[in-house]
Amino acid sequence: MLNIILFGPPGSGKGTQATNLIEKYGLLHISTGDLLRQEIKDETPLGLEAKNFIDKGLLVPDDVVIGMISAKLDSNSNAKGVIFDGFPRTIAQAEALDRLLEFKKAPINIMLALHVNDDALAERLLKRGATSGRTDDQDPAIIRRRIEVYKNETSPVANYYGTQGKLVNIPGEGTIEDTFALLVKELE
Ligand code: B4P
Repeated sequence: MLNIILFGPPGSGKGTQATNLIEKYGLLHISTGDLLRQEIKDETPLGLEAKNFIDKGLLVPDDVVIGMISAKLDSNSNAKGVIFDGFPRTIAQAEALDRLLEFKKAPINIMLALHVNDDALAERLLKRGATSGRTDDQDPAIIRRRIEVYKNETSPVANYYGTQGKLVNIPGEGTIEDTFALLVKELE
């Protein structure tokens, strides 16, 4: 099994590159952002709770997200590997993921961490917000908060996998094609 974490701040290209990578490598794509947005669309209790956090630019509570990941892994036990996109975003989520994967004897192989400067992140997200209808991408203050939350709560997760020797840093300011080529080079 090949288990990859695609990591980086909001707007760094995680979702964009995950879509390209699953096509090339035939892996299962698990995006907590997509799963949460589907719950919101379906107006489930989980979705209603999550919306409160997402609209404010905050992280959804760990237990909610970990439960979703666990269910998704259980229902795809034959996958030949997984790209985790937008998860884990806290140390508690990383520890829970390691425990879930230890049980399956299929640990994380690599964390690919995308790096993009704050101004470019905000520009990309506002551009997406203009057409996608995503409310969390439309307000510059909410976007700034998401980037702050990333720095304070999420960036330590890179160090967590760094100490396991699994962290690879990838520059993500080039075009989508440039960044994809760098990711593929690293995986091969
Ligand atoms: P996510 O859905 O994970 O959203 P994201 O970080 O904004 O997106 P991503 O990084 O994938 O977007 P991409 O750059 O590909 O999370 C949304 C919210 O859900 C979070 O704020 C949080 O509240 C909640 N949540 C999700 N997971 C959670 C968890 N584990 N724990 C707690 N809460 C959680 O795309 C952005 C734009 O940039 C696109 O328009 C794209 O076309 C463009 N782009 C990408 N690469 C580009 C490039 N190289 N050049 C130019 N534009 C580019």
